[in-house]
Amino acid sequence: MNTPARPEVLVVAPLMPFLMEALQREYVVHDRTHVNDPSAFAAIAPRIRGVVANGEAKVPLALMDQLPALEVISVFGVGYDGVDVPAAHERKVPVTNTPEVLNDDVADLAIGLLLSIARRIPQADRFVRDGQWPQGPFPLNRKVSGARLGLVGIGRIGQAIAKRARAFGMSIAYTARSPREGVDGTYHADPVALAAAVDFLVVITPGGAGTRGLIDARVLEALGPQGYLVNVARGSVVDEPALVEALQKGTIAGAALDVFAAEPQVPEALWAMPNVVLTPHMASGTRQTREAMAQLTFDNLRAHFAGKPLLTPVDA
Ligand code: 8YV
Repeated sequence: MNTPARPEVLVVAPLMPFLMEALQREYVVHDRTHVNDPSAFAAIAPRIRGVVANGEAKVPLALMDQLPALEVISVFGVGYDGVDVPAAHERKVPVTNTPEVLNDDVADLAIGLLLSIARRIPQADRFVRDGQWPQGPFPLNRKVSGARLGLVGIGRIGQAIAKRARAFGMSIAYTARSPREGVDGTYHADPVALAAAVDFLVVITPGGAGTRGLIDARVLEALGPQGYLVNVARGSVVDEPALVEALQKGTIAGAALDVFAAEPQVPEALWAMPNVVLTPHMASGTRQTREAMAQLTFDNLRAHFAGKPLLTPVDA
């Protein structure tokens, strides 16, 4: 009896070993062949039925055009701004992502970064290690409890951040395209007005064309010399050169950043600044959450090839 051929899938980003191993057990996996070996890719492209990406990966129209048998795109990440979703949907190719399972981790890191920049925890650690303590006390820093939090984006993760911030007695304000029902916080239609009204501005809105450069020089000016920026969304949402300038000139007090415009490159101007905290896009990076994300990425693919409803399809 003939066993049916295993579906062939193209992986377009570096994936966690536990996800790669699961995929390899069920599929014929081509790991970034389109960039690593373009001539081999030309031969396999017509057979590719699935694409597996991560939150940072690009799945543009030009790639889909080379994959006539493409049926599904499964993204290991909640953000899918690298995928041309309208083009995929036009081809009747569904796109899935990994919502919910990473809410806690991203919200935890947002609060961790906020505390780190306000209380200058990494700087204080360096102060002790560098033997500076005997020369005098560490400079005073900024109180977090009771401060005013502004959220740029009030989706699932934004609300998880708000919930944690409330435990710190912080007031909550937010900006989004429209006021969100059931959210206990002050709505501002304009990010400039929001920035002017808060001490900490936390960016947690999807990336992509709709939010590119949303946090610009005007917003930073409004946040002001006592204000801090935290970004756990996408580097593209912040005008990075404007941010560097604002930090250099003291237009804002500081920034804590997990995401950057051209990862893994981080503007060198930021490296030596005392008023920034930098992390390498690790908000969802706990073993527990990455395993849950891998499972959901895998389960979506498996549901598709079994002809079952997808678990977490991205809306058309
Ligand atoms: C990445 C993320 O996907 O979920 C997202 O949108 O940005 C992250 O969780 C993760 O770093 C894997 O690349």
